[in-house]
Amino acid sequence: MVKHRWWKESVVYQIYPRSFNDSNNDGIGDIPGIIEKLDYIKKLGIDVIWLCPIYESPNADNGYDISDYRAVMDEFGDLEDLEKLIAEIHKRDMKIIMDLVVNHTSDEHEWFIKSKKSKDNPYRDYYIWKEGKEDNQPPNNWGSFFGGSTWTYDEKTEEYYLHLFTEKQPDLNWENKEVRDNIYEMMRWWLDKGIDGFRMDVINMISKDQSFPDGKKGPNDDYGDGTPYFINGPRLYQYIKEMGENVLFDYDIMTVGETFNFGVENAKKFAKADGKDLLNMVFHFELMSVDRQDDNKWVKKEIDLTEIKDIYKKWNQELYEKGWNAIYLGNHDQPRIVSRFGDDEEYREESAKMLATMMMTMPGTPYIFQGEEIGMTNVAFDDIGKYRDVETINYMRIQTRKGRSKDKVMEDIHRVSRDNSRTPMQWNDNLNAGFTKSTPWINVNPNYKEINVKNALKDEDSIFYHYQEMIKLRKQNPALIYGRYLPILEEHKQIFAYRRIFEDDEFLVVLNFFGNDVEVSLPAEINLDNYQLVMKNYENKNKKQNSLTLKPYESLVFKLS
Ligand code: TEU
Ligand code: CA
Repeated sequence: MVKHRWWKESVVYQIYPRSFNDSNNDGIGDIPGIIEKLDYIKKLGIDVIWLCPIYESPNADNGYDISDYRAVMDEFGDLEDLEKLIAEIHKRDMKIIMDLVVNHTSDEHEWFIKSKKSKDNPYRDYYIWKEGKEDNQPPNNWGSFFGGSTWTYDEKTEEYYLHLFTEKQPDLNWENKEVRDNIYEMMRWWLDKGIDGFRMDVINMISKDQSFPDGKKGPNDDYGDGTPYFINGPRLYQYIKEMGENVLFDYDIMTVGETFNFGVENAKKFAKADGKDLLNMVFHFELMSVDRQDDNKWVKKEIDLTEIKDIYKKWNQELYEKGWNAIYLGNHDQPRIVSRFGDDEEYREESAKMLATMMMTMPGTPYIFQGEEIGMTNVAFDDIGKYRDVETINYMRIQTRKGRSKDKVMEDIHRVSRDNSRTPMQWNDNLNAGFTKSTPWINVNPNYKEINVKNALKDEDSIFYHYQEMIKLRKQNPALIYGRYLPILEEHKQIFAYRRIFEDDEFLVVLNFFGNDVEVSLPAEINLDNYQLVMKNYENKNKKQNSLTLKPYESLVFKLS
């Protein structure tokens, strides 16, 4: 039996506030700026908005370093603005989920400021402190996600603290009950303000193997890989279940865990505890690895479509009636989807529509990252000084120190830097794409004169309207939400095709994933005469023939009549 839930039937829109819309012209997107654009989001057909962190933060990692969980960053507005945003979203019959970043805080959070004061103060144990090894080397060899060791030495108390991300993001010690209770209380405080759920940042990293063994290290590696000791750690399930009992079970909310290397078994296990909803869905990263080698985001690999098919097949079939999935291709950490999985030049419109067609016909809740709906592309700034992302800047420093040429490193950055998705939203062809009237905190993508919301809304064939139509189609047809997923043409290197079946309804989706024509014969059991073409991304299509010729990135959705 398929259980109906509002969050399964929702389409989510992700807002990166800093880059969305600047209402007071200081160059930084803000909450009143979001309120101005809610009608636009509603027009697209969105049900839920995921708001990236808006909490007080010194912005070492753009808000993912929080110094006060119950205050709003000045640049974005204040608590009153946020309460207004929540009300305005609800008024439009949409919901809002907020980012929950509780693996770490900022080093400017009052807990950490107290924690580092002395070894014996009550906050010391809120974070993870360790003595150095002989010669005062770090406690182990783990490398942090953004370069360098995961350990930083504190001169005053002569110990190291752990940080999986930048040194300005010390990891909280979840072993400490008081820390957990504080977090649960904070979560309830937000839920009682009326928010509808959480996106949980790196939530499967909160439990660490506190014996801190060294990680495996290759001959060319500077640091060891600590992930086996802090991803899906020993007490993870216990903590999430406790979070359920203390918070989640009391509210009708949605939760999505950001879970690198989680696996489908964990997704099933964490979906429920004692029959109650826990992590409704997760962002697994498997699709994010299909174009990189050895999970190193900076090293390119050609995409093999069959790998993508295998990933969807596994997740869709394993979770069927047992769990639920989150469908995303991009976000604020990833390149733009049309540049990565499509063609951002000749076939930008066609390939962006093809990707939208895929997302909206998959089982799972789709997440659209701001700008995806108008086909925004990667950016290629010529100078590292124009980049803002701490990971990108560290990467340039570390790689050039190792002797690589700046130009080569820049090529990597153009392809995968997180700033690709963080350039301002392109609203129109005015100065700075209508994002701000002053200097934006990060430059606008120079292609804004052509690619912008104003143009998209004027053109009835635009990517925007294709998203809108696809969202509508999905909502009107439970088969596209709850239906079983049956892949066909599984070995095909270029065509991605599948059926969705629910009660008497059936859909057939055929997508050309590449930039050349391809002829394809459908399996004998499918007779196209029995199907009606309900969605396409090219003008003319002669539908009634069992062998189809698909144009570059052509996508077709058929419904069994
Ligand atoms: O990202 C977690 C995460 O896995 C990233 O480190 C990812 O590997 C990286 O961005 C790829 O380049 C979350 C947030 O989404 C990210 O923005 C934060 O920087 C990070 O957590 C720390 O809070
Ligand atoms: Ca502003």
